[in-house]
Amino acid sequence: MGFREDFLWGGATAANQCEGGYDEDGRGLANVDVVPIGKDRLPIISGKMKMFDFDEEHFYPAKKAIDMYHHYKEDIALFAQMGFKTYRLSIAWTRIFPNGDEKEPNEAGLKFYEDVFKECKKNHIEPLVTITHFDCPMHLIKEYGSWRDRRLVGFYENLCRTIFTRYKGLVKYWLTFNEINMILHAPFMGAGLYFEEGENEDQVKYQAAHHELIASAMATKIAHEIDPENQVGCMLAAGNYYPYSCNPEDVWKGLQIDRESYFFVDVQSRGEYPAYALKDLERKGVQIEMADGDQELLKKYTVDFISFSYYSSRVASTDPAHNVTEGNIFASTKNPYLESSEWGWQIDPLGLRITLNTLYDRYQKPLFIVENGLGAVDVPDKNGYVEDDYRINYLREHIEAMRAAVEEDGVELLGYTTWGCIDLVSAGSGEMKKRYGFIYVDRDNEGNGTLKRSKKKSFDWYKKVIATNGTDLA
Ligand code: BGP
Repeated sequence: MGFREDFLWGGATAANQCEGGYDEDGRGLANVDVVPIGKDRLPIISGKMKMFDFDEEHFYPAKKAIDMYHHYKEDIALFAQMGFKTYRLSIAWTRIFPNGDEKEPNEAGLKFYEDVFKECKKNHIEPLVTITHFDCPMHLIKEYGSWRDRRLVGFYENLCRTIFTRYKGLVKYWLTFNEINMILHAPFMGAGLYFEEGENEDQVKYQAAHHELIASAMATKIAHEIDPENQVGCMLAAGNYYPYSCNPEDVWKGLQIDRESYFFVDVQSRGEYPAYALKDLERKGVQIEMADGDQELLKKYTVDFISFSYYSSRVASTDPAHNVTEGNIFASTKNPYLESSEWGWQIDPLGLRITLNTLYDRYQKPLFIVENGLGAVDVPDKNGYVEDDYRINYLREHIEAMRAAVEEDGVELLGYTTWGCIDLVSAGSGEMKKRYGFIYVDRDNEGNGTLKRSKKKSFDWYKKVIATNGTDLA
């Protein structure tokens, strides 16, 4: 019993948070490049403040990040030392189509990922590829208003066709949109959406979401046509809402907020807009413009598996007196039973078991945890070694909870990739200081450092976890 023999242990990163090389070998500019560190980050990622290019006043951490563009061989070798079975990474759309709307791809960009995937294969690591991890070419944002324009579906389709064809036999697992529900909470960073004053933001967000959902179904269709071996998953920023109390008002509120997220997977996995969403959109005054054939496409090309990120559960309360805490972009009411990370994200391993069960009950499809981890301040010694017992404890408890979901509850789980297996730039804050890795990278918030990689204590711990297929967590 326990985890399946072919359980995919590994780690996850995203192109813009680790690659750097933002203008190398023909790469174009993307939304994720122009989000700076500092107080303007939040208004920019939420689409309230306009930042379409670099300026002199801000520091843009994604420009160089941890320079994985030039270090990938060394980094993949370290992942292999830990025994990774899989490595989740994303493709930067603008390496392959610098503007997004070209007919022909940029060969240098295609070649780069081909080399990366071959390096993975050489090290017996199965790549798990996120087609878009928040990124959208800046040109598509300026010329088309990003995903609000239906034509983005065609450009995305072109990207998919290109990569599915080129990487056939090298990549089997694909995710269409990272944390697709983030479009509601961080619309510029998540989907390149910027709002003009007075615009009905809900209308724009849900129309754009519809286009992404269509693009996702289209990707599933093409992936299967090009290679029947391909497995396509959706990706949700998950973490159940608990009612603060047994007051039915709190329970009702929790259910309603959860549905804002489930909406996306309901469409991607069940193949249609759920009744509650149609009613809610009507109340919001949103009218989704659908093209002929959209409903059939959604119905026919549902995902093969469901992936998600889990950092914390959340709490819903109707009482405004309750304190609010931070947590993966959307803030929540503070849960008095839980401890918090240094960034205020609450730590709830049992919540992972609850989330796994809820998703499996709802969809009955294989699940894949593609992000989980603790963002913490690490203090290295002079050799770069970090005694990160706090991270080991966090991961141990979460792996234990997922084991229980598999072994005791019968949830079907394909794998587990921890977030930021090597230190990288934080999506929410832009900091380097918020570290998740087993591998320490010498770089700070201001961009200083040698970029040297060194193993933390958790490196050997995770190696043992993988070697014993999750039975030795000590
Ligand atoms: C998810 C994103 C990741 C990642 C992670 C941790 O929302 O998919 O890109 O960064 O959260 O968040 P943060 O970097 O803000 O700590």
